[in-house]
Amino acid sequence: MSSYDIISLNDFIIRQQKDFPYARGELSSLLHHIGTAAKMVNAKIRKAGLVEILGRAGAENPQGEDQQKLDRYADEVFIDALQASGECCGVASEENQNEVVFTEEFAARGKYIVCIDPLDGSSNIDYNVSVGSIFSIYRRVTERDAESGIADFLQPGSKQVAAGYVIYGSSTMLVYTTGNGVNGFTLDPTIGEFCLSHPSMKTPSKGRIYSINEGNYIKFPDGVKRYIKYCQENDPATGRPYISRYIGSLVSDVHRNLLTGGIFLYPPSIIYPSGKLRLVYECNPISFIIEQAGGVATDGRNRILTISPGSLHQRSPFYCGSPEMISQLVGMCC
Ligand code: P6P
Repeated sequence: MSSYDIISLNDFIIRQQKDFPYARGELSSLLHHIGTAAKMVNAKIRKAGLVEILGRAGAENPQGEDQQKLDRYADEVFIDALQASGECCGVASEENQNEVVFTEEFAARGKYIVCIDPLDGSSNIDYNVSVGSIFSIYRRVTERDAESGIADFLQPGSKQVAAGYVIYGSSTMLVYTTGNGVNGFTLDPTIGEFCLSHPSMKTPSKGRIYSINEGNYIKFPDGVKRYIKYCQENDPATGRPYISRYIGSLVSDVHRNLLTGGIFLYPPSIIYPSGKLRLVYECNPISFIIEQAGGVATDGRNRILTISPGSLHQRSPFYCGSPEMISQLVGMCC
């Protein structure tokens, strides 16, 4: 393998563009700018603890959650990068109550809108636990000579043209799909490039890991309690119980389970009667990726990607992962 035998994210995006006969490079440009924003956020996270970037920003996000300084930074970086691409006319973000509409001429006519969770799991940052960024890309449905409107952002997840996440972990990876499978790129800090490291990612049909915040056990629906007990009994196939792994950072838990096989569960609870995770910028992009990798994503009754959002910050019960494990859960509880 020659030292130059790498496929960078930008090389890959351009190669993939050739698979789309009508592509004129707009989506490629958008993905390129997202990659650049991810590198900037990564650089700041890797210095967190050394520069004044840890801790709370002294404000709350639309969910009433404490905004971390890095939440604010990541939100600004991704929004600025998306605007600079000229291909995006607006952004919905966990950190902003309403959609951000780009009014500058070069951006206002952008073909796409993007929904982001700029820094998911940020409450973990001060304790050096891995966090992530999540993005979801749609074609706008409003006229291109008008400003983007809420209808652009409340499309069902099945209308996504691309989705991905960045995991800032032991290494920094960008994993994305444009509907032609899932590919993972690891950031090589020595050259500042995301390099193809996980081509054509597929999740096993079954795994041994279940991921859920069992601290909420008492509040779970009875069927979910039954499934947890099922996981704790000996699996006939191995003679051993499943393995409980839960980081409390969606991207980290999902990424591990995608690679090893497993199931992630965030059920309704008394604290979150509709579940905690947000449909538009967490469940939909993760579901697109999971399905493209051969997995399943549901709210317990409906395929996540068929749900039409009623509002930007709408929450949903969320179960995703290996198909045989999801099937077992749904058979038990929903
Ligand atoms: P809990 C992080 O705050 C987050 O939105 C997801 O990244 C994560 O999966 C979930 O919340 C963890 O929630 O209630 O278990 O702390």
